[in-house]
Amino acid sequence: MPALAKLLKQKTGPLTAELLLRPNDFGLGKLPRNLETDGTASSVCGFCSTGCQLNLHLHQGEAVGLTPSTDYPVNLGMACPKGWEALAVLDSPDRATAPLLKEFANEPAKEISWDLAAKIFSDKFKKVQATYGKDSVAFISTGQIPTEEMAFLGSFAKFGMGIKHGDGNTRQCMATSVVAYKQAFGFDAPPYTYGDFEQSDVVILMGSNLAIAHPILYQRLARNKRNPDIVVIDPRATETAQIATQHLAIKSKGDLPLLYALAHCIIREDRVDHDFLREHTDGFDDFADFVKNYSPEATQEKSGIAPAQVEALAKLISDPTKRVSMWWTMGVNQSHEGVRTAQAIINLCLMTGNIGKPGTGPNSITGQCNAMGSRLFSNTTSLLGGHDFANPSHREKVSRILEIPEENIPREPSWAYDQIIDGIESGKIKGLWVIATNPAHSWINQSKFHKVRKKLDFLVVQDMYHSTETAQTADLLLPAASWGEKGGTFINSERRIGTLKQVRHAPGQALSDFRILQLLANAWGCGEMFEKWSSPHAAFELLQQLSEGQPCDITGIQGYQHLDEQGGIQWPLPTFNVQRSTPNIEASPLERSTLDVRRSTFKSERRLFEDHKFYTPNGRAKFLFDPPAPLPEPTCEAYPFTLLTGRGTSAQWHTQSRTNKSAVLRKLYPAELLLDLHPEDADRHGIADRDQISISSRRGTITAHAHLTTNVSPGEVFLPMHEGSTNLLTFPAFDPHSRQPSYKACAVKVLKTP
Ligand SMILES: Nc1nc2c(c(=O)[nH]1)N[C@H]1C(S)=C(S)[C@@H](COP(=O)(O)OP(=O)(O)OC[C@H]3O[C@@H](n4cnc5c(=O)[nH]c(N)nc54)[C@H](O)[C@@H]3O)O[C@H]1N2
Ligand SMILES: Nc1nc2c(c(=O)[nH]1)N[C@H]1C(S)=C(S)[C@@H](COP(=O)(O)OP(=O)(O)OC[C@H]3O[C@@H](n4cnc5c(=O)[nH]c(N)nc54)[C@H](O)[C@@H]3O)O[C@H]1N2
Ligand code: SF4
Ligand SMILES: [Mo]
Repeated sequence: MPALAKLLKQKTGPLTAELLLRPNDFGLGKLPRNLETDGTASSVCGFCSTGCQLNLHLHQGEAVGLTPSTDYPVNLGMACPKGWEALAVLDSPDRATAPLLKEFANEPAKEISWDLAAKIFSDKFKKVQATYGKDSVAFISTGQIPTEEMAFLGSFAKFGMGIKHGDGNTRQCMATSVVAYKQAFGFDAPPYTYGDFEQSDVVILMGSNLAIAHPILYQRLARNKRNPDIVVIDPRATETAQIATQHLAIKSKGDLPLLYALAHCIIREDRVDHDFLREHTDGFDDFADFVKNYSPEATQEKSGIAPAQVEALAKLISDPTKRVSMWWTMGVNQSHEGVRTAQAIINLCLMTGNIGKPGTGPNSITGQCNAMGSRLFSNTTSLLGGHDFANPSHREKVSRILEIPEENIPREPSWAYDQIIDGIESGKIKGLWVIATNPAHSWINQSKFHKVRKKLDFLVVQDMYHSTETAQTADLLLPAASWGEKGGTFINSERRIGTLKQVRHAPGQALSDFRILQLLANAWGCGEMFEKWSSPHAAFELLQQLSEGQPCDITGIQGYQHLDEQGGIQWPLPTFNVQRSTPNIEASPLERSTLDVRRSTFKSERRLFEDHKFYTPNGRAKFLFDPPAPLPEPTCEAYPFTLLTGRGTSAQWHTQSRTNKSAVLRKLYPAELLLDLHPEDADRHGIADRDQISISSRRGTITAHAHLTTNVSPGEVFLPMHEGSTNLLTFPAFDPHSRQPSYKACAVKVLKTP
């Protein structure tokens, strides 16, 4: 018996028989018995954070088609093109089907066995650690694998391998919201439920192109029967602006001045909710003093919004008869001052008492299918379950539940993504493990990534395809099973936990990330430390225990089946009738804010802060603010345009590793790279529609075709992020609090190519 099979036999208990039966996935995520033949299985979609549920139609145990679930409270029978094509992207010659080792730079990678791959992983990284110190190996993970895998990854890397530095692609995406909520509310807690889209009278969408990025949420908004005012605040007249009653074409990064001007007007007219402020918040008086200087007139130059429009919007937001919700995504988060901008949105909701009630809230919409799982359980910035690495009682709790030595838990959080990249540049990091993300395409100021890659002694990439930009530069590629080929749970934007199922066999020797982690832990010599992680469901139970007493307490969930029966379950769902092992949580804000769960029967949609108790030590929300900072790279004579970047179409996903595998999706987006350019600017530069052009920043030059449109303002241009070259141009500026990259504003010039 090969060593691998022997190891699996020893380590996986009851799964062993199935392991041997199913050599291609070693039995993990084996189909439930009743699905072995024909029937349907439900699974939350593996693309965006909306978290639609899909029904997979099975023939002889393999999914052959799908339709959106009609009774799931998220999508109500709808799906976007990516969801419809979710199965198609699994079948591709680009799938990684065996571990690949590249020993010599000028030779092609060769297939090796899993046993050898796991041994090489362990030997090489241990050698790096022995030579340069334990912290010289780092990992970069993702918001796109199930929570169980994510938590296992973070636990193995930090507690098993002794790695201190590991971050995720969620840094590119959600770090700003995390920090904004944590500082203001005491915990990273998006308060809303999707029903709020339908229950608002005023919906403000700031830096969010819902129609493209979250099409089903756009549909939910379109179902709002309250005849809502919909205000889209975006430099571009986006697809989403079509549903707007008002589009404010804000200047790039003019959001913070605009939000302060709105607060200024509301305070000046004394339209604030005094009772709410007195009883539930701290810091309002200082904030009121601060915004005195930010009149609509004083901020107009930076925001580009006329004072009369600001005054009118301030009136709308502070109308006490209206339910107002404010939603934001990457136009806010990806900014050199994203955290304070998100908090300026939170401040407006607090001032007007628009929180904890139907149709209200400062609501950050998350991006990837499991970004929310990563926010709670990736073990990167916070210790598993929203705990603190620096807090001894938190470390004690985690060590007790996972039965790992407390000294294996680092006492401080990881370096952020950009610090890891800088660490490679300075020679402090020599080994890197990249899981389910494609930084060679998606990281800001891309040429730096390619430059520092050369300084690594060993790069391991764990991906479902061998063809991604990052996989192609790997020394060792570990082939992963993808969505549809494994089980577990995702957490969506409204905190709803839903299940995914294995409905396909992974190709070749590809293994679920969960199984890969078991192999690697065994090869590393710490397999016993992770014996409790015997299956995704066993891992889920560990996560439940870790969540106990936290705002995200999910101890009340009774297994995957419970999640399926309820149409997913939003956190928190604590068990109040069970004797707790964690002391001192009797009167926690969580307990008070979720009384409804205890008293009433289960509600399928729940929002946070209904009793206005926040997770800060004194239960009050905080006003936080700073003066707006100067633009990191303003335009100038040589580089006169501001480059905006973002999602191009609803058929394209990020670095396109998945979506370009579907013939249907490929027909739904432009075949060539298009730069959106205002006709007046085009005229000035002698550029006609579809002309070939070059776009240059101080960091590089790329080519594209011009797309003349008045959807962008003069002086601003737009490129989709899906093209591999876009990030050659972007400027590496970061929010100082969240260290999230500011992908959406750098200075470029545009020329017609001869
Ligand atoms: N089809 C599709 N859907 C996706 C994804 C995908 O790749 N494809 N990715 C998912 C992920 S991970 C994420 S994070 C979300 C992102 O979802 P969104 O954030 O909605 O998408 P983006 O296009 O990145 O950015 C939104 C808008 O911000 C605007 N913007 C740029 N600069 C500014 C500014 O300074 N101020 C304001 N107010 N707006 C600005 C842009 O013009 C853009 O329209 O989408 C998710 N959904
Ligand atoms: N210019 C610009 N750049 C941006 C942005 C922008 O707006 N503008 N947006 C940023 C944002 S918000 C985000 S979220 C990032 C996204 O950037 P990335 O995370 O780099 O993009 P993806 O293409 O989603 O990469 C996911 C990878 O995981 C692989 N994969 C999928 N499923 C699995 C699995 O189950 N297991 C394993 N092991 N691998 C799997 C896929 O093949 C793919 O290679 O891009 C950021 N970059
Ligand atoms: S909206 Fe998002 S979750 Fe729903 S089908 Fe489309 S990609 Fe999947
Ligand atoms: Mo994202």
